[in-house]
Amino acid sequence: MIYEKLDEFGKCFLWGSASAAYQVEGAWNQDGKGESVWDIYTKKPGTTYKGTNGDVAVDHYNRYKEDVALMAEMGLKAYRFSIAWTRIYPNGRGEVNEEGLKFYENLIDELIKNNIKPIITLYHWDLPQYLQDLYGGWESREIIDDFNEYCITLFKRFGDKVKYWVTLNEQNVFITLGYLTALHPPGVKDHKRMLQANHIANLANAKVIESFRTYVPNGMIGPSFALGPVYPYSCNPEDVLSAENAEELNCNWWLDVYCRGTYPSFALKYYEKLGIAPVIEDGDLELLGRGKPDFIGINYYQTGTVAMNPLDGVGLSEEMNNTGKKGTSKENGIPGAYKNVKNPYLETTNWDWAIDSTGLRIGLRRLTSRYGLPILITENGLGEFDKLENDEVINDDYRIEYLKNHIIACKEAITDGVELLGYCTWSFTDLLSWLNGYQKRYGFVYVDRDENEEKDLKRIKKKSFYWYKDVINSNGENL
Ligand code: BGP
Repeated sequence: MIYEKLDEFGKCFLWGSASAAYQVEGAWNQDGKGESVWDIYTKKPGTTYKGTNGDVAVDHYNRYKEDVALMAEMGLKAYRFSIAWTRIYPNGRGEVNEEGLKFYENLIDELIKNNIKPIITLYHWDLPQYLQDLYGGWESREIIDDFNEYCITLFKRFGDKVKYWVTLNEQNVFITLGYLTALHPPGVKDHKRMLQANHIANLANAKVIESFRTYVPNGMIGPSFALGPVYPYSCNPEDVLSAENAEELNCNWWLDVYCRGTYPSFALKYYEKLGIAPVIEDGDLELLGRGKPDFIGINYYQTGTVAMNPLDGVGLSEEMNNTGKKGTSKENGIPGAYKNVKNPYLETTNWDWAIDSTGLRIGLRRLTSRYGLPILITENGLGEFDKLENDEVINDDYRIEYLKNHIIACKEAITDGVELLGYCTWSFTDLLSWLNGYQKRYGFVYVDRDENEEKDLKRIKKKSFYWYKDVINSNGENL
């Protein structure tokens, strides 16, 4: 629909920004922290861009007060961050590490003192290495109880201070990259194992939501899903059917389980025919049914466009553009289901991600029609090269343009009838990109470091900092 006038953002709209422990904290072995799978994986040759890792990252662990002061100066309403499981339980289970809890308590108190609502992510990929070694991490049902115990510890400690909680960040990404394309730890390429690990992650997700009801009865909880709405390349019915396949396999496969407690039937039958469907035990579907979220968290960066792909067509590619050299991504797909193609209507970033604010509106509408739940945008942003100019100026007009268009899309979606709780940009300060090093920057605040040198890690406000401040101050009117 095209409207003459758009609805306004609600008075309590959460204007936020997001980060993840491994990408900002550093202090990888400080104050009793245990090793996570990322602490180990990034040290293996050839896994990350120029061998970068989060040992120091942007040292948020030691500079959180300075970072929160900048958030307060901006007027941020919400800050989404993740808790490192290995700070709370160095081995993932057993003895709790009080120093780890204390760090997050200090951070939460600092945020609240500055009128910033904390949004806690319980799991942003940094699994305790001990549990990976002990029983294969997400491949064992033992993780369900360990994850639940860890979450209950946090619910008990912070449940009276924190209302918004995110369970698993991008299960679709960490499971697919961890077990199908081997780009994330544990570096496995096995579709059957991937679907089984995914099923166990679904159960863990449902279990902690069930626990949450007991410990934080007035809070709100949901997963963060990496949403990539799919378009058909053309109106050829073969392409349209391919887009249906991709939506079913890449979106409904996760979201139906979260929101309805069931696997979507076409995808399940497809995996059964291939002999790789997950093993569903007695009681599993009941648990999934009980673990429905209060909201759907979505991380939105881009849409996908797909075309028909024959049975002898292109397969998955493990290669990705992690250098920022535009046009170096490889074609990939699932033979017999779909293949990803370039959308001729859309520009891309230097990392070949399609820039598509209308796609955000389309995704928000599809989710609302299918599940009818409130939505929290837990990530959206532009990763680009930034240039630090003389007098400590960073003119990131391209980022302002990107965010502005996506916020307009949010406003349009609200006018359409989407219940949107808030919008968190990725990210507040620059930080480590898992596979792309430090040169792919997302922040409102530049951090002076790169792949080669930590430098002084100085925080410098970009042009977008002042722009978002004004957006928040005008509740989304001044764009
Ligand atoms: C999401 C992750 C974030 C962040 C972001 C940007 O998938 O949840 O942790 O990294 O993507 O991705 P990238 O760093 O690959 O550009």
